[in-house]
Amino acid sequence: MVQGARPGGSYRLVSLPYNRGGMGMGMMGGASSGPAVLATVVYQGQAGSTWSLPQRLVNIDPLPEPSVRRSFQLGQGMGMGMGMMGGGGATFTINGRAFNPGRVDTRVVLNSVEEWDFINPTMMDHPMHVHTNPFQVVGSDGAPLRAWKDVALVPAFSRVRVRTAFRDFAGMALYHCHILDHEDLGMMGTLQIQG
Ligand SMILES: [Cu+2]
Repeated sequence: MVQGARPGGSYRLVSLPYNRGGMGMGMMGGASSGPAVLATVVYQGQAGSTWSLPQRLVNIDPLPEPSVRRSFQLGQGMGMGMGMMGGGGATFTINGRAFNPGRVDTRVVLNSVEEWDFINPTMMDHPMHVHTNPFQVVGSDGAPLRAWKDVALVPAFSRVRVRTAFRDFAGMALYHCHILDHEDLGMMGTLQIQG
């Protein structure tokens, strides 16, 4: 939600550079390019009626205590295969393994609540995304925050705990780093939800 300023005018929506950490510039790390103007919003005149933005859109109950806890260790290293940098390419892993679509990495049971720790000892940030099931990020007090997320940024040298309820969808799903080159180089796992 954005509250427009008064009076009207022309406002730019700008994507700013972000330092992802790592060893330098380019695909493997460093700052993204930018800034870039994504859109320009122009408005003028008076609103037909006065109203204010709601403080809360919906009431979100915190998920109950988990029955299962897991941890996912994020890793990176130099592989032996051909990479985009030429020669030995970088690999990105979860719990020491690069993505393999023929392997089931994590099996969960429908109608269960789990807590997952994403542990990032690497020097780069990894925004972790889970398909199909949004989650609640768990705060430092152990209580889940009252917001649904499908991506949680796990900064370099830190960890993030999320709580998920598998309620509606049985079948195969994925979780992965949302930085394209990281997921393409292995930072992705398969999730089998058993009904
Ligand atoms: Cu990443």
